Amino acid sequence: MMVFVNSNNLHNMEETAVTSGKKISQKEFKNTVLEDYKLAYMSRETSYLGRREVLTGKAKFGIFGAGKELPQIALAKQFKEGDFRSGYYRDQTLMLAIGQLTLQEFFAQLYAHTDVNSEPCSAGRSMNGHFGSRSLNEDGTWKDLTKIKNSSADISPTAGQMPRLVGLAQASKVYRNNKGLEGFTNFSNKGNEVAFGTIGDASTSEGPFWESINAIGVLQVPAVISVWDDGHGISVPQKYQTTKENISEVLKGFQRDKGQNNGYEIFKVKAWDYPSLIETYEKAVKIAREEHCPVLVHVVEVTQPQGHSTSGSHERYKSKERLNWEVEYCCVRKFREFIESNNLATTDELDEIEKEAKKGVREAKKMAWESYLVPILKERDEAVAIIEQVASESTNTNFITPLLTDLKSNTEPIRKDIISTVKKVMRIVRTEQMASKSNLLTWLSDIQEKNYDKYSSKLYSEFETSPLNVEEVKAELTDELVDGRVVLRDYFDQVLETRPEVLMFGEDTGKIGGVNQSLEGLQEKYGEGRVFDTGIRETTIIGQGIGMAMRGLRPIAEIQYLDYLLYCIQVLSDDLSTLQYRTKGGQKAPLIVRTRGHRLEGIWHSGSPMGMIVNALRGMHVCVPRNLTQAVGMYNTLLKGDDPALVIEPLNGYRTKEKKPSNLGEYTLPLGVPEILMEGNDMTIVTYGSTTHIVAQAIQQLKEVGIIAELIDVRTLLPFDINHIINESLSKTNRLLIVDEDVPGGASAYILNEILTSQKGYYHLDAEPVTLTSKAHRPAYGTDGDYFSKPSVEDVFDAAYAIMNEFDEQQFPSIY
Ligand SMILES: Cc1ncc(C[n+]2csc(CCOP(=O)(O)OP(=O)(O)O)c2C)c(N)n1
Repeated sequence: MMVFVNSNNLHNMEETAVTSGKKISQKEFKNTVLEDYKLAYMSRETSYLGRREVLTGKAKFGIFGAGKELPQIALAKQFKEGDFRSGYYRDQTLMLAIGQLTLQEFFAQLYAHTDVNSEPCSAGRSMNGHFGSRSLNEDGTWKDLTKIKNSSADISPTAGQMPRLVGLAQASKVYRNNKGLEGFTNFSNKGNEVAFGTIGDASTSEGPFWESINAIGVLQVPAVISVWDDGHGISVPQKYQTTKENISEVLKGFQRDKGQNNGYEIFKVKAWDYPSLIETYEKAVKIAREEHCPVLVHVVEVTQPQGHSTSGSHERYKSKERLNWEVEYCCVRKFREFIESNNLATTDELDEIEKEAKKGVREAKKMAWESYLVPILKERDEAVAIIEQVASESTNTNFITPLLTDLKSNTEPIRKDIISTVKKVMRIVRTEQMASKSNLLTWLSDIQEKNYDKYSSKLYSEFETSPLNVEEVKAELTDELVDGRVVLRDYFDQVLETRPEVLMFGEDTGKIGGVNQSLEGLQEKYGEGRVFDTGIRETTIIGQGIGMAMRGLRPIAEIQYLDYLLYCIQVLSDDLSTLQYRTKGGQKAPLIVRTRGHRLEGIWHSGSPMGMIVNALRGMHVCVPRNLTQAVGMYNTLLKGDDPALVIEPLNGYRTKEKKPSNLGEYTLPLGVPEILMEGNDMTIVTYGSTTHIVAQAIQQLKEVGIIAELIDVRTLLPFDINHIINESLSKTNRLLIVDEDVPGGASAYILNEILTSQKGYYHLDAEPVTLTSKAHRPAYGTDGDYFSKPSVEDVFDAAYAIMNEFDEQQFPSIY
């Protein structure tokens, strides 16, 4: 790498510029500078052309990295194989410079090209500027990440990249320090990897930024965080964003003290000052890589020459002075001035570079567009050919012809145009019988299947390693009765013993072994590197988990109570749940999140927001065990698979006696398979988690009045009853009661929808299906608060009895 010993004096560059400690010749130096210039210029040109593509209608939306080229080129020089980026939509130059993006791929994403080979970041699923490398082979196995300049897949919520950065950086520390991980050479070279975070200045106003900054500082992990400071967040200037209008100034308290390896090293550098940028990044990354000390690089005087995105123009909110300043301090322009003033190239040479660069970008754009359009035109032509046959055989030709003409004359169709025409034609010929019509139908169903793959596949793992492929192994129960927490503790002991990549962490998880003692003594046994405490910061606990899981570890992150999952629902929903989908199976983070809930006391310790959870976390599995023996089976299944999951342990189960299984480390519980706990013919009662026990008691009491109900514990809400066991039960009982502790219309509505519509349970029902839920408010405090807020044994009895009363008033007369 180049080092400028004195950035103000470049006369003796061949003497002062070194590569990896070696001197380089002036010629080599000059070549490097000119290559950098070409890349900067190309990237800028890409932004200009990209914007034009949106304005002419070829792409829907554009957001570009103009103004940030030079610092990203300097950063890229320090980016090594094995390192990770966690950045945002301005990083196109960085991605180009580290060789993880081509210009053609950039444009392919702008057009939403669905072919993963053409658009490897997201296969057309993310809007442009959302980058990512591919960590997985096609069969879902990991590539050798130490040979890749890795980029974790971007998300749009501002600062959403920060929590994940904590874990990406922490993984290096884990690989450096944890014995037992020496064999994980595909993921790390002794923990020497740096995690690079990038963020815009305005996004530092977000909570996740501050939480991540603090967590990274506490953990002392090798993150290098660059803030691209262009003074605005869309139109809102810094004075409304940042105290003192200066992020490095306000972060000064994080600066590590001399000689003390604690805190951050903080740099400030101008975005247009090439030599200083190179020198700064060289120093910054060396500190992070060698000392595992986090570094903040505040890059100031950044411009945004195109404004925020294609959705608006910056003339609306920037002053004339600012706009003029941005022209003068454009980093590409300043770079050219620097090259000329140091006689590194002549004006003609630079003009030639620019000409070449422009040509290269134009060609890449053209190739990307053609490659995007050709398969769609092929689909269009196939559809046209069959519709022409249909038109020639149909008695409705005059209705079909205009549709056909429109489709044929559309030179740049999208898939929607094709499918919508085909469907309209199908409607027109709905009463006719002809061979061409069935051809069209076959074509439509084939193409819909392909479109499913393009637009809807890989929400969950579709690899061999999916937890849904894990074979069931039954628990072998002994007669030894122990507290539920002991079942868990002894299980986790075995897991930690046998799998060095498993890490367990959360609030109070380490020293005291968890608030419910389910990890009692395990930190002592396995050390702080395996079982550890975190600060009270749910968002970054999940971020730690995501980042470490992306680097081959198997974290089990603990959120102390279900109620506090709300603090991290954003990162779970936006980042973790979408990861496989948004990369079309290019990245995965098989993080297991452990929490506990449903029943303690009061408004913030007894919630059961399951409807919110199942709706926010599509892309994760959601397990709701009724006891801890069941939970262990779920953990075993999940640890054999590669999907992320949430396991909500029943809070009242830790001190309840359970029969201890003898095969703790082996038995598995199939996901999406409910269990029939009590058999009956009069009605099916569906429930899960803690309410299973309440329902079981109510069923005993119902027996006394001659009602025999079937009790089904769904066990997992996502996936939900994949074999339609509940429907099978309804075919016998014809009556349905769903019981849960969520609010009305919460998870019970989800369950009802699954049974009635997905399983077609509707056809078996002889009575109105009933949901029994908690009240709309959160539970009041105390045992009575619980009794009057959540379904009680009496409530379940009454709801079940009312169903039977409606069926046969004589046998089951009204009680009240
Ligand atoms: C959580 C969230 N809020 C709002 C937005 C809309 N938004 C997108 S970018 C942006 C401004 C970001 O500014 P800055 O962090 O300075 O980055 P820049 O775009 O200037 O590089 C906003 C408000 C968003 N994407 N996510």
